[in-house]
Amino acid sequence: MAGEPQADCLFCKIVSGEVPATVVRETETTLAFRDINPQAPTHVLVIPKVHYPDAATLAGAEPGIAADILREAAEVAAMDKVDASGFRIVFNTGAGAGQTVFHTHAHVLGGRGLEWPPG
Ligand code: IU
Repeated sequence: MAGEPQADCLFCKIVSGEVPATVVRETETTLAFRDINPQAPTHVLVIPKVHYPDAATLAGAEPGIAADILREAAEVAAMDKVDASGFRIVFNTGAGAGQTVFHTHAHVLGGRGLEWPPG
């Protein structure tokens, strides 16, 4: 069923606690944890607890939870004090855009200068 945990999904396993992660924030609907391979001094992933493969699918099915992710991304930036200097929220959507884990996640990146356009 839509949104149900998937047995082969790494981020569902992080939500259930089966796979460890450095969790920095948690709400009823979201979890935020440090990326295992950080690309900036702040690199946190904010995910919905429900399983949807990408941001577009989540936004269509559960727009309230999509909004929760954006709110939590801002909270993470404030927590790490990168909000004043600027930060980036990235949803890689699809393999061609660099998505490798197919459970919706926002990358929150900050703490260094970020170039545009991204690679
Ligand atoms: P992507 O947008 O799907 O490419 O991002 C997946 C991210 O998940 C990537 O930055 C990985 O470093 C990160 N990650 C993680 O934090 N913990 C893990 O166990 C695995 C990937 I596998």
